[in-house]
Amino acid sequence: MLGKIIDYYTIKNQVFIVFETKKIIATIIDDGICNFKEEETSSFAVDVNGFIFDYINPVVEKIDNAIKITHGRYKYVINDNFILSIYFDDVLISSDISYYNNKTNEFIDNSLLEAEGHAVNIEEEYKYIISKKINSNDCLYGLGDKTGFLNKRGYEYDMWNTDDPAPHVDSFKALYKSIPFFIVFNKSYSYGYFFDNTYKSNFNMAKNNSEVVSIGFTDGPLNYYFIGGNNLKDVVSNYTYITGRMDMPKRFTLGYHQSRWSYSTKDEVIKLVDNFKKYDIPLECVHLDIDYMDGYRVFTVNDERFSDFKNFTEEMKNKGVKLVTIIDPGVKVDSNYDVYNYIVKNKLVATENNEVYVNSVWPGESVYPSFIDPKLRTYWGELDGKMLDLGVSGIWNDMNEPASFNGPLPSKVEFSDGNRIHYHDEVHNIYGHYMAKATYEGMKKHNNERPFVITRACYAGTQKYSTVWTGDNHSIWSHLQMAIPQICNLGLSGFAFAGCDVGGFSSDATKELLIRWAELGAITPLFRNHSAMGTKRQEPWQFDDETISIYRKAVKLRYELIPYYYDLFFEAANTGIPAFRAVVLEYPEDSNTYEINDEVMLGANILASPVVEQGKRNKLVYLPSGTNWYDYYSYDKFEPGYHIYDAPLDKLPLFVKEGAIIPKYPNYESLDDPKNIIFEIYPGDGTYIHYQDNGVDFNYEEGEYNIYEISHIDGNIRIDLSYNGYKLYDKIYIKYKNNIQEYKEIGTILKIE
Ligand code: MIG
Repeated sequence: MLGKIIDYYTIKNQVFIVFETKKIIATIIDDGICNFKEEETSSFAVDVNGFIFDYINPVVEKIDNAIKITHGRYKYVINDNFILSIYFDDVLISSDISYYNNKTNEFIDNSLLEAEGHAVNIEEEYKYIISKKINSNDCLYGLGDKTGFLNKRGYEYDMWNTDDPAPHVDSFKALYKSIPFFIVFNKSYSYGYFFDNTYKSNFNMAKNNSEVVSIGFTDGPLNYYFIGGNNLKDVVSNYTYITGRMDMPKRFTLGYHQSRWSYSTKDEVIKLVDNFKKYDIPLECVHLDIDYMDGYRVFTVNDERFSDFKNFTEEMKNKGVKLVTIIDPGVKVDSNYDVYNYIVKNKLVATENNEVYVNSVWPGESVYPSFIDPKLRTYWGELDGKMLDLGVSGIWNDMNEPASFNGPLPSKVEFSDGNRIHYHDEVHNIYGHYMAKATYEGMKKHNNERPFVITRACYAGTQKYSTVWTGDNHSIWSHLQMAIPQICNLGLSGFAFAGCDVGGFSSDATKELLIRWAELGAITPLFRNHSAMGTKRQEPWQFDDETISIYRKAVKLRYELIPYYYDLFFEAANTGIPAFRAVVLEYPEDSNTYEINDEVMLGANILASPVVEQGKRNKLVYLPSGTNWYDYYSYDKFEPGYHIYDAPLDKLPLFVKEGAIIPKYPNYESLDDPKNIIFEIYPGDGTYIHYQDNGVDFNYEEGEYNIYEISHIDGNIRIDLSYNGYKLYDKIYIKYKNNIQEYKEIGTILKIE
């Protein structure tokens, strides 16, 4: 047992609560954000000592034997055995049922659980389990990339980064990512818990008991955050305040990406790019999978298949196409290979019983770099820099769960951080996080541009370094369906820049599946078609003319929306609120939105309702209450509620909120230097803020960007500008229904009809 509270004291915003056996520190970070941790804990993802402030002065009292901490609208009441209750405006919103330590026999107190008649279901393998009471109408969101639906209530998941190529079904407990953060939501409150513990853990989301969420940890100290907020968006924003937010993405990364395992020769890539030109489908980026390397040695290029690589990347850039190369963590055992020699000689690799640890991945026998060591990260980052010198525009990190061809690494594999050894069971879930960090920092240092990194495995906070994709899905309809809640939950868990393999990775795509997936891809933050070796090829021309023309339409729709998306990313970079939003994030008052799995909000102004079932040519659309909606294409007016909407194969149902103004690029503007913009006015008065920067570097952080403020009052359009050093558009157009007019002079009024 933690025992009774025997003392407490306060230093700045930290309250030290002394129990009989341990000290717990409660740090009030902001209104509704509080960290609870055992003394002397550190974190791999968050600077836990970074939130100590003089100016936050919670009121701390001892009442009976409980410590009561009050700050803002929140009260934290801590009882003996660290039983915690949290009040929002004096309403109890969260309370502990037990706090358990199985291994050391500390902290056991299930009496409350039993007293309330709840099942006690504690498995032996956990060092401790934290159980929190939830209410019968709470929804549970977040948890990163987990399978299934938006609301996680009633399911159980593990945090243990897992590369399992079998079709990801609802009963899967773990995928590639571990984001130990979930949100408890209902109409009257929202809050989240972030358990910053990297060991394998189990999240029982009220599966065994409908009113208890229990989280079991196999090891590690107690270190978690309560994250409140006045509404659901606040909670996401507060969570990303703790774990970090993405940079502005490079603008080109929002374009269309084509990938395949593998485009494995120069000629193949050239033909591919020519086909995109021939079929008039915009293409921004081609991804090179493992076969571009020399014997799968990372940071090498196969000389036969990709001779004169630097000229080749240049040639591609001249055609408007960037290349992204895959880099896996496994480094081939080969005494003639400099990367291997360097990291082994300098002891920058994983060991087991002090001997270099070897396992098999793509290159055959390989060693595992210790990404938690800053020296390794610097070296690795320099190698990434050399890829940039070769003209590569982005780095794709795969296999970093870490995966191996022989199942999971043994738990006692050793990873040094440069000072001391950490075992695999502690490091596993942050291996991908640190690989992405190494890649991001190396690239940024090399050219001071916004790095484009894509990672498969990650942990809470990796959004600072990398975009993510959801790994090896299949070309099956249920995976098209799952992509919506999966990317929504990633967004609610801090990952604003995410996507899935469009068309599906494994199994064979049909024409109809590819088309519907391209329509979804057109609105996911990362839009990349990718498929596995041995499956039906997924370039649109592998099917028929109709596929090509619908695919073209979907990709062009994407390009039209890029300026809108770019604005949404400016919001994500500043607030953490994702572009691709669960509908509930915008409409928390409307209970019909709480479990929407087949629609999504793109920012505040567009609702998308993709068709995700074979054979369907219409869609049951739900339009949230409180506003009227307009068909994106025809301006037809829709009242809130349910509608059956015609959705032939070539149509992605999109609805625009009344009063919205949507920035669009005219028919396929270059993303390197977009010259013109259209502001499309939908019915109803409204205002809109449009952001413009150079799309490449970090000058925006110093304020080098332009803001256009567009207002529409009763048919009168006015644009004001705050100009800050980035060159302006050549032409600005105002579009309303079928009329396009040029807007010539900032600050003047243009009439629409
Ligand atoms: O063992 O690099 O998820 O996107 O094409 C498979 C080959 C390794 C898994 C990735 C996938 C990639 C593939 N990789």
